[in-house]
Amino acid sequence: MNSFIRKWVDQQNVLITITGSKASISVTYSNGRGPFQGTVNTSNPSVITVNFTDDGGNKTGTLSSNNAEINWDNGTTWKQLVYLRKNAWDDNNGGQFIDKSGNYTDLYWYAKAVKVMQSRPVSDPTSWWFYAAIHGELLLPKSLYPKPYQYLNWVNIKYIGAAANLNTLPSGTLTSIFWDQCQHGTWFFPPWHRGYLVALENILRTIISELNGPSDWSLPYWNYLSQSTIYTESNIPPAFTVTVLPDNTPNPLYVPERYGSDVQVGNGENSANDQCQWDTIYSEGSAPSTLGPGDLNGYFYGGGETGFSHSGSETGDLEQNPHNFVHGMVGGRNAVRQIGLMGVPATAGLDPIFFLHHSNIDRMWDAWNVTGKNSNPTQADWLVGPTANGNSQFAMPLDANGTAWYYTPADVQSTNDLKYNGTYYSYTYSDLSLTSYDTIQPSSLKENLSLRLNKLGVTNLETGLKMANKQNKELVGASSGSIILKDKETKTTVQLDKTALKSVKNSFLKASVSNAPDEVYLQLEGVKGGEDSNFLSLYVNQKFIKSVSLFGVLSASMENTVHGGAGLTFKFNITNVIDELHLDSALDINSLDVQIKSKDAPLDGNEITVERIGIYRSGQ
Ligand SMILES: [Cu+2]
Repeated sequence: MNSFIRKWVDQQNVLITITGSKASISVTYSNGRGPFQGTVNTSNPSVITVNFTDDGGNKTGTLSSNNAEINWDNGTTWKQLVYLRKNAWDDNNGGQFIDKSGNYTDLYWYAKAVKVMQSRPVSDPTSWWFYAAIHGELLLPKSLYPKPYQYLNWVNIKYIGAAANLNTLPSGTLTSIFWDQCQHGTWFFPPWHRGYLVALENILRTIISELNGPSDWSLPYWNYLSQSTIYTESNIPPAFTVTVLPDNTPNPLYVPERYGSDVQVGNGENSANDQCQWDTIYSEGSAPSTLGPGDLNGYFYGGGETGFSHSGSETGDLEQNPHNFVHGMVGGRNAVRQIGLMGVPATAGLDPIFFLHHSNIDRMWDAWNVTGKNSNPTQADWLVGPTANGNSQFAMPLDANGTAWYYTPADVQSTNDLKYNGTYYSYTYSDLSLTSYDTIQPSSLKENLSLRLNKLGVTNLETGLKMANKQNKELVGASSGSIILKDKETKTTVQLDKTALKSVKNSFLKASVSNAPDEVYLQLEGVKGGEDSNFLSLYVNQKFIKSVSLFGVLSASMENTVHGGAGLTFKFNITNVIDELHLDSALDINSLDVQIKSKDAPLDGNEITVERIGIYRSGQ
């Protein structure tokens, strides 16, 4: 691809688009000038010559080394157009439709464009309903939920108006290319959703331009973790909770089936936070038994190294918290404990707040990258995407005919040089600080190991400090059967295998700077239930380990459907607990006390089951 082929603005802020190929480029001004023809210098590809036929003919432009400017031989400069995604609260007059000077905000134009998309039938690939189904759907016969969850099937959702015409589905070709693609429980979670947002943002921007709104409109983000003292940004922005637009017509951003409200933020039980931003590693191996290395505070930023994964359990820290937490909290439940649209992956994309939530998740990924300390995977399996293993490509429709934009994680991993539909596309965020919420910075992996060894009395840390060799991953203990969570608190003891525990003890005795003791993990395996917007908190020997969201559990629990049936698996690093026992000379144990708290007590007949609690060691 040619670096000129992107959007620029001149000194009068007029938008200019360069399209074409090296041999023949075309320059078009948004104010009607052009098109002008040009070519790229074959011996120096950062120089173009364009024939401005209305203004003295040929001029030569040179691309700056960072691709941000074209400097012309007549002394003028064009700057790269970088779309700016702004804060839904701070940059929209407190989350409203009209700013302090009486002008419409980005949220207003979002609402207007969503309304246009919602007026189109589901068979139109540029309709709101088609776009929501790209994430997931309960509309195709094979996807439908049985009782008692049939209220989530799209034909039963009030928010979907008659204009959607759900009786006429798109062709099977279109639905098989585009629908049910969202990537969850996988290292593809961040890049798949980035492409999804870019595609939608472009459809919305085209509509907004046609409505005479701003031609550089960009998707706002909802930073529920902001510590602003001006607004309580953990609340849903008002533009999403009022029922009418300024002209008194219905507000499409208001969703009756959105039952949650505030996001609960903090570092304790059942709270959304951005501790994930301190992770330093993007991914881990795909096999469920691959439990290491992990740092002491969590797992990995982007998720497990899987193939195409519409629902899975290799959930990265960004996806688990805040992403899954916010889905559950915003979806919420009504008085008869029905889950709101945001609470279930197959209905979440219907709620317009979804895209502002994901804009924030995407912002966090960008912020994580721009620190310069954290890199995305470099393996071909990630860069090329699921096609590297023969799975389907990521695809988004560009127009009403269903013309596809196919993309890979490599295409979208840089927001500055994203490759979109044969051209470069650049956007950024009004705030790219690493964290918003005041999470405590965990030590980096190496420092953490050093702290751990210090605590355990292993000295001479200056030389040879390295991660334990994780060759052995071994089951140390497991619950004898499945566990049913009926109440807010369920206590159980997990027996430990004497021989395996002895290996853990030996690893402490043999510990040296080049030979760190075992790490110990607990897995809740095969978690099934019907309440995606519930949360579980794990305690081991009365010590709080971590909370997890059950987002996705309903689909993962459905047997004999396309949704799966294996349930969800959650991993917890409990090395700290074992270290404490060792330091107290109390590791001579037969069992561990495990306590699982459910944020809301499961209802009769709607229990949460845990197929097995497994405890593993990972080390020498
Ligand atoms: Cu999501």
